[in-house]
Amino acid sequence: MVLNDHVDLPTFMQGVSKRNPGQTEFIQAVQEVAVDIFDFMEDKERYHKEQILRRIAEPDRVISFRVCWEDDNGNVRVQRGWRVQNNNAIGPYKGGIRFHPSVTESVLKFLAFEQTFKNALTGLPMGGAKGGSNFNPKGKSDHEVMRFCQSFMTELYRHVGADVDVPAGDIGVGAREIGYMFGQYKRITNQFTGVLTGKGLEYGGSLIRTEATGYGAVYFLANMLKTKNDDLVGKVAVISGSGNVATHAAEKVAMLGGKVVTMSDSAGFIHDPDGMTQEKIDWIKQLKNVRRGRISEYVNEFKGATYHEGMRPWGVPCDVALPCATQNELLGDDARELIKNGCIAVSEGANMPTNLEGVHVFKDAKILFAPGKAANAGGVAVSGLEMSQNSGRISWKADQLQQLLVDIMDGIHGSCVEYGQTKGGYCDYVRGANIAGFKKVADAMLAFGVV
Ligand code: NDP
Ligand code: 2IT
Repeated sequence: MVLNDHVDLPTFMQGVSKRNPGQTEFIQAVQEVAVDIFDFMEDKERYHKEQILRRIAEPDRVISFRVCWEDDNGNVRVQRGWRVQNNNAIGPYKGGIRFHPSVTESVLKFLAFEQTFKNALTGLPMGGAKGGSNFNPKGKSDHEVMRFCQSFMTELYRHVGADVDVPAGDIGVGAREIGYMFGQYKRITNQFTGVLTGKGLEYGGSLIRTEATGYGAVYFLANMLKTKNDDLVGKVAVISGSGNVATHAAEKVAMLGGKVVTMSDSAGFIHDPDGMTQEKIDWIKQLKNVRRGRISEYVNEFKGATYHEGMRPWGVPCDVALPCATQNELLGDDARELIKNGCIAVSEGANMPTNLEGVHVFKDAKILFAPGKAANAGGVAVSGLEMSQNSGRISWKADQLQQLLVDIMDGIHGSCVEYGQTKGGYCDYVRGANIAGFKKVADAMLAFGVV
């Protein structure tokens, strides 16, 4: 066998599948990147010889631990927690924590792998990581969530730190959970440091962080439309999810003159043909963050809207679509339906919401398609700015941060165009994001030698 020589893409992917049995999400994420990177590396011997992609696709470490907690009835409950530290070539490990029953090692490995490229695209010094647990916060009391978060951090604290690994929120982890985890970290270590981002404003959080992911995904969408001399004014937008990313994406679409007609959760979607005003979006934020209710309740509040149990919103005719819920929520047939109905642009607020077939459908139709690692990078970018503010013990003003977010999203768009522009004039944003993200991490790794 010839080692350190050019293996071809199928052989590379066979190896990935063999080393990660049953980890379908992780294999899917590597496949989506490897296609572009193999093409890019064709005439770049060093990346091959130094096995750079092989190394990025092997997490630096996967930490798994038991999380025990007591529910309100005194029952002992046992969950599994993980932190996947994928790569710290360009900065401390950085990435969110997800609490959801669907969390597995495969899901967290895919997210940590994607995060490595995403964080590189922001231009800030952050490596890639992701963590979480199969804990389901739905239906749990605040006290139960607190006890779980404290137990989770009691194990995690030894693996993280402001210059080591800085977690943040993701699905099921918002301001409440970050508060409980930060409190426990501080209590155990007796240190007040920027070990988490997405913190409350009272204790070191950054303005604009809550809004950043959704707003950023819409700025990216607007940037794509601008390349066609178009904008969001009067555009009908279909959005999935109704959490942090979805509600802020909806807010920004409305601010820029578009009309958002759907939102969803894991049980179904609502269709509001009149469009969502700021008042309606605020009501949803309150529903999700304070009352912790379901999106179906929207139709009791706002007449003219309908609820579609067990369905996703992709069949609703639209000009632009923003999948903002979870991975693999937009499949090949959904993509075909969107195109048939006239959709011209898709910006992924979620991570890998479109499956491989769906991505191909969008690319074949040559519509504007922004992958999550580029479009949703605004969240982690403002997390990076929160880290800077914490290190300097300062806090920047909202308009400064807002401008930085706009500039960073412009920069990511520019990088995607630089590496994604094809000869026929079509911009393949997936290819552009993969190559631009890879190049930065790969070149840092080359500098370090074989480590
Ligand atoms: P939230 O927990 O705030 O909201 C998640 C939303 O997605 C909820 O509406 C939830 O519905 C829905 N959802 C979750 N799981 C599923 C599922 N299996 N099927 C259908 N719907 C589901 O999370 P965020 O808004 O923070 O995250 C959404 C996406 O954005 C994720 O992919 C995340 O990785 C990504 N992301 C988040 C960032 C952030 O800063 N928060 C940054 C970059 C990306 P329900 O209430 O029924 O569970
Ligand atoms: O997927 C993501 O980029 C996030 N969940 C945000 C990560 C972060 O560190 O802010």
